[in-house]
Amino acid sequence: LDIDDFRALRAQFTDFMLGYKFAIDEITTKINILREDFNNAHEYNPIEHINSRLKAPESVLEKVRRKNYQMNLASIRENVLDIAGVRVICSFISDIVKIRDMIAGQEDVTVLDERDYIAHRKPNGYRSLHLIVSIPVFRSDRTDRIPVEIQIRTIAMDFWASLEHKIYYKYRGEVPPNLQSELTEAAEAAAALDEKMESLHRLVDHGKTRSAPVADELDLT
Ligand code: 0O2
Repeated sequence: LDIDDFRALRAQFTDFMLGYKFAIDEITTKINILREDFNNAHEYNPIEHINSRLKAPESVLEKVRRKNYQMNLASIRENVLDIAGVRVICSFISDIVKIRDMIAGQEDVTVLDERDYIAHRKPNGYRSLHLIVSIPVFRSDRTDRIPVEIQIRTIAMDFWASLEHKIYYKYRGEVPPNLQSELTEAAEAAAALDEKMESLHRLVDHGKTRSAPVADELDLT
């Protein structure tokens, strides 16, 4: 590999990664539009906030090695589907499916895979809805279909997952069993909080259509 080959490879890889950055921009715009439009139509905002991240090149290559994928751009495009990641944080569990349907229903969006870790939580207690979609990205000389992983979760699910992620990395994947079971307990508490918030939310929503003041009904005073 001489210096010119190296430069050419680097340019190809930069161009490849740029496609994922554009895909994040596209999906983020779609979600921001849904947020504003939904708010305008229903006077209610189902989205708390949106985060995104582009997987670091080292993590992409590490995943290719770990999973034994072929080390070329076509194979990476086909197999590593979480290079572009967007996370949507909602207030209530019922918002998650609303967001999912509004994204999945768009004409230029293809759902490649879906994992419902809310209906089927992971053994450690992890909950989230994962959607792998592909969208067209219009480049100066071509159109590419780029995969994006969208994670949709509530504030409570996100709160738990961020702490769990920190602990997992701190112990390099070897979380002591007592801490692991405390974490699973915390996940159950988060799930119970989500249920409680959902039922309060329904009560308030229901209350809106009645003449009785909601505050009396809920004793929020
Ligand atoms: P980061 O830093 O968020 O990018 P794989 O991607 O092959 O390892 P798989 O089965 O293809 O795993 O994907 P999975 O498990 O459906 O989703 C992977 C992503 O979901 C993770 O990305 C996390 O963001 C999140 N996730 C999945 N399980 C857990 C969990 O138990 N705890 C937490 N905190 N997050 C989880 P990365 O690449 O691991 O991390």
